[in-house]
Amino acid sequence: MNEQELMEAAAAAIVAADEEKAVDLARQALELGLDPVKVINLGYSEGMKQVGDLFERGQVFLPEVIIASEAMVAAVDILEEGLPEAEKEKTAGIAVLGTIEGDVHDIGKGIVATLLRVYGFEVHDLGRDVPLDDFVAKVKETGAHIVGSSALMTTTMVGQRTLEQKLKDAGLRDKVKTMVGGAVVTQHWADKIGADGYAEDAQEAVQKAIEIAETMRG
Ligand code: HCB
Repeated sequence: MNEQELMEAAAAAIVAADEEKAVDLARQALELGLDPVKVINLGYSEGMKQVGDLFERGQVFLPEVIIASEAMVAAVDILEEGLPEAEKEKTAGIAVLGTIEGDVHDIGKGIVATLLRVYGFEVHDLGRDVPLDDFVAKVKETGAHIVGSSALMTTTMVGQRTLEQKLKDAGLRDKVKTMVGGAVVTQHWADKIGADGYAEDAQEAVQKAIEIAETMRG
């Protein structure tokens, strides 16, 4: 099986909510020496997008989405074993991450957290359904350079705008840079709310975070 075929099979395994197949393909990807990040982004995540489209059209239902997301988590767990060791000397910067309150989607945010650690960031992952004040408190406590919020629903992305305001109210907005992401979030939204960065996927999130941390160090 070549790289392209494996990507397509990985996406199909997620659409079929077939955890065994998804895990088996993740192992094969590592054996073939493929880039785990590429396989996550172009294989499994592509499958999750298709599941979302089918769900929107009423062609699959929530229990199937739950099983598909469990398959994705299991495959990503395997692929993460193929990433380089997280840097012990965490010198790249400090990042606070979380999924906005009211939103339980956390697969993508978890991948961003893992990759940031691999690239040497000290990551404080607050989890999902995180109250906005908890983001602010963690930024204050850690002196974070970046706060990355994730929102997967139109109802929760508005929380990212409120977070901008809360950081201003706490006098922290000029000390921390904000990055937004999640399926419904766009560059346009980031510009509109005054966020410093937007990332479409975890690889881009790492690039943006590195750029941001560099500008903050001067
Ligand atoms: Co969920 N869900 N869901 N869901 N769900 C979505 C998000 C919809 C778009 C599906 C649809 O209708 N097309 C939709 C939201 C519609 C909208 O608001 N426009 C939706 C809905 C409606 C719901 C419920 C309300 C359904 C219900 O109960 N009736 C409910 C939400 C309950 C709640 O949160 N209060 C719900 C529940 C679920 C689960 C639990 C079954 C499951 C989540 C499991 C989990 O996360 N632990 C789930 C899933 C899996 C999805 C879809 C199918 C996939 C999401 C996903 O994991 N994608 C999603 C459809 C879609 O996204 N197209 C659907 C894969 C990851 C890797 O991509 O985009 O999350 P990602 O992350 C990327 C990227 O965005 C970026 O990097 C990541 C890695 O590459 N990134 C960041 C992410 N965060 C970042 C932060 C940064 O700072 C920077 C970059």
